[in-house]
Amino acid sequence: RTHQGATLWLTGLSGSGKSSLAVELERRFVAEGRPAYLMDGDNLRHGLNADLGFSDDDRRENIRRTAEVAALFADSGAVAIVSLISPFADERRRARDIHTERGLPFHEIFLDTPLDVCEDRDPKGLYAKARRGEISQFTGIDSPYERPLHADIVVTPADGSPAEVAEAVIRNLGL
Ligand code: GGZ
Repeated sequence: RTHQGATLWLTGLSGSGKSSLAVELERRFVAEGRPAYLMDGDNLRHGLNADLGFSDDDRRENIRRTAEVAALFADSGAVAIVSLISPFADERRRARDIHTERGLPFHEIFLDTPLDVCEDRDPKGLYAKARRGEISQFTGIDSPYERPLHADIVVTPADGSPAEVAEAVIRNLGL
């Protein structure tokens, strides 16, 4: 059985749960024998996007490149799972356009976790560093996050575990 490729684009603050959901989604597709590939901002920044920092312009380029690569994976028939803060509405729109212009399905999933919850989790201590002024241009602290107004799916912490949310996402999108 062959499948059509697609991109699942996860956006949200640092600590919002993107990576946990992305890992769970990838695991489910692969378990079904479906090609899936996870592109995580934190990982891409070690290779493809190693030349980029966290200025607005660098984030735009980070989003643009990642969208292009995701479209290549989707065009190959794989499910590209992107986990990127992607704070700018214009660039998220461009990421979608890159796909739709090529007839590739694109689904935006907004991890709508409140800033105070992300900050309480703070798994890497980055919010604490940002509050102390040791990191600048940190999303949600001194760099903007434009909330998606037209996400295909909105996930909140009340929706359950990453495994439960992954199952619901796959069902809702008919994937
Ligand atoms: C936001 C930062 C920053 C700043 C380092 N702002 O939660 P993490 O740690 O593991 O993932 C975050 C990652 C964000 O990279 P993205 O490529 O997803 O961002 S964007 O889409 O805005 O380009 C965080 C870490 O990098 N990190 N410094 N200043 N996140």
